[in-house]
Amino acid sequence: MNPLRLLLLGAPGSGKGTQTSKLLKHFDHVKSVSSGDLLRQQIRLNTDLGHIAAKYIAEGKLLPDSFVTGLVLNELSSRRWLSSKSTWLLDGFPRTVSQAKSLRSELKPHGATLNMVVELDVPESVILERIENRYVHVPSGRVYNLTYNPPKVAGRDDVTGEPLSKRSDDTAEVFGARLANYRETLSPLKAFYSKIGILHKVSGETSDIIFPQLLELVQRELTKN
Ligand code: G5P
Ligand code: MG
Repeated sequence: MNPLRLLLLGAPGSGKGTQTSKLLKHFDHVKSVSSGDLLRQQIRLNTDLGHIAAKYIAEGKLLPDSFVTGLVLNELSSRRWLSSKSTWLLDGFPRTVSQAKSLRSELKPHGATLNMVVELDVPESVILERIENRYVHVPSGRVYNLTYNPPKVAGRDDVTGEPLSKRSDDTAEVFGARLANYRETLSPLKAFYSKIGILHKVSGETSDIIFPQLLELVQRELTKN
């Protein structure tokens, strides 16, 4: 199989985390990192970066590039993922052209690049209800939805039994700000990856409609000559 280095792009609540879990279940050898999960872990650990992140996240604003870039690139490096043979997927990073350029520069000396970017195109009209019903298990990043994929025991993570929580940014008000930021940064980021020739788009109102399309793209990349 070919290495796969994939970025999932999509509006808040479009299902990046959900599609990541589905892909990880399908392919044993694929691993993932979510910039949002890394930041929420920093908040939970009460670090200096966590204090900064909490403020930006609660307001629905993107953190300055340098903070997130440093955090994610360190994570990739400590997992020994900066290699041309590595296979992984990223959720939520890069989110700006500056972050995309930093990732590219970091990978280049290792003979590695991102080889696929997939935009999850979900109508905004279906998203708000999803995130108002979302509960998360912060240590693992697992996400639940009270109607789509409820936990087996109310308020508890399926795997650890630990309590679930609401994200501070999952309110109608903050969601508006997150969506506006997404719209603003999406076009230049898409233009950047379109120029390199690795941008794809999958569309649908539900994650179950999107997943088979995503799976087909990923399978094609993993097995191409
Ligand atoms: P995050 O953590 O990257 P967002 O805003 O990009 O957050 P989010 O909200 O995590 O994205 P998602 O992962 O795309 O959304 O969606 P999801 O969790 O899988 O699905 C949403 C809900 O819908 C879940 O409850 C799920 O169960 C349910 N669901 C899924 N599919 C369906 C379906 O078909 N039907 C139904 N009914 N429900 C469904 O970033 C957070 C913040 O961190 C900072 C920023 O402040 C950002 O706002 N940050 C960064 N800042 C700068 N640069 C970066 N690179 C940053 N990364 C994070
Ligand atoms: Mg997410």
